[in-house]
Amino acid sequence: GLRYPDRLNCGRELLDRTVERFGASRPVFRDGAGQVWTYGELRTRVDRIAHTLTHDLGVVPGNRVLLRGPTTPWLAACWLAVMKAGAVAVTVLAGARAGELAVMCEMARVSHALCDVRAVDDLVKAEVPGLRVTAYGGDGPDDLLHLAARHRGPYEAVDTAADDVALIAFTSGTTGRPKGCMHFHRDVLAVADTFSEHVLRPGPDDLFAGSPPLGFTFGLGGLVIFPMRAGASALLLEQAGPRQLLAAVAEHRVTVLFTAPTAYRVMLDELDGHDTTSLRRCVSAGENLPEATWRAWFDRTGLRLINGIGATELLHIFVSAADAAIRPGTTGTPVPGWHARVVDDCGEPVPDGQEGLLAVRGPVGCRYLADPRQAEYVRHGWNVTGDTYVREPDGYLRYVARADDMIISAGYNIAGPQVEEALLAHPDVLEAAVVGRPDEVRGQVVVAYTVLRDGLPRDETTAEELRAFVKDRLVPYKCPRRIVFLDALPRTATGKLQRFRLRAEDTP
Ligand code: 3SK
Repeated sequence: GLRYPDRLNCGRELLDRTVERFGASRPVFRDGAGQVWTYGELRTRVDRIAHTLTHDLGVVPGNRVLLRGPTTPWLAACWLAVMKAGAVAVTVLAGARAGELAVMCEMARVSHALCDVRAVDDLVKAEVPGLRVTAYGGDGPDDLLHLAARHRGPYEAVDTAADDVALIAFTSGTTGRPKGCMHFHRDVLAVADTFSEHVLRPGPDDLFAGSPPLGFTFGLGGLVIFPMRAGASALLLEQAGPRQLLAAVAEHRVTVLFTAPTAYRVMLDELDGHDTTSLRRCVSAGENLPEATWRAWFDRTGLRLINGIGATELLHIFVSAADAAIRPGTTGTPVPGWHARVVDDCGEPVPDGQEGLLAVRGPVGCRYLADPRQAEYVRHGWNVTGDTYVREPDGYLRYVARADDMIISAGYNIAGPQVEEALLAHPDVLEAAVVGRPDEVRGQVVVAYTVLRDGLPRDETTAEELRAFVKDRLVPYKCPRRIVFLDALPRTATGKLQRFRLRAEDTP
């Protein structure tokens, strides 16, 4: 297993230790405008911000500090400064609105906030009692960077315990009230020393890029923790849609790419004319990766997409596979350091080949901020993720559906994602979401919501063609009764499909 000393500060490990190992002159971050920060420059800026936190803003170890802003090197520097100061970073998405911010600040007892000057209005509007907000990136005398510029000299990282809380990350929540997940200093290193170390195997010459924002642990890991643990660098883009990513890969010669399955589908349409030969690893997570997408990406680029399942509750990815071990259509096997099994509702393992709930155990655990849902997630020492899976006899894990996305129609169990896969194999379907809608006779009927490629008629003829296409691939009871055409599917700010909105027909 992984062993860390009892006293550990992940900010010191990721920054000061990496400078000691690889030198100060290597690049660590670059932004979309081509500005490059070296590790040495990052350390100077982080230390100045950490001095400001301690000496000007009165932050003491254990204080909760909200971080909010678009993905920039400055946001990453603030996160590292909070780590070094022994405070707790509360990460939220830049797009969170005043009401949501107020709830999260109250839940996490946030005392201070560091906020990109362009995102400060909503935070002020949240009117959090006692919250001290400091903006960065502006030109006023109270701006964080102005205060920081007055400080000189190294900042000695606070001597935190390995299991002091370093981070509170909020689940984006495909439904319901957000949950705050607490993670320790050692957890931050553990995700790099498991998934990144064993699956990505990065080296100092790698350049990481991706779409998930730093307020989502998928992005914090992929764009800050993993590259820094390896002495590598990351491209931090404020706008990281599929088209911007493709252009950035070509321009900066990105080697490790992180994004969601739908973005890979969109990029497939735009690949012509873009040089993607620098790519070495492409990670798909956040949602299930359809096998059709895996195959199309392989055919076009020769690259084997790395599928993975992760969770904010467990910080990052815990089931995946590398290189030749990748088996298309499966998520993979437990990442070294992690254990996984498929269990029934009582937590008992089900036989291989049978559907059940994915349960995992490893170096990072789920610790919700006071929330009764803790007992649902952690059962008998296993983290039960809420995904239905099948374990194949050789240990590969095959995704079926989110447990609450199973459709029961006329007594048949139907996994929405299987019908989505069948629709996505059609060349004119860009996105698909399949849900059960209430029906007096069958209990539920299968309804498909699709986004078509530009210019295709959204009429009954197209719907009929798609139904026939699905019937050629799946038993007829799985075929959607109704096909609805949308401009876009409803998604959370982190890009996860909100099937509950489709079930309620509360579509955009
Ligand atoms: O899918 C997720 O929710 C996730 C969360 C954290 C890290 C990575 C991933 C994919």
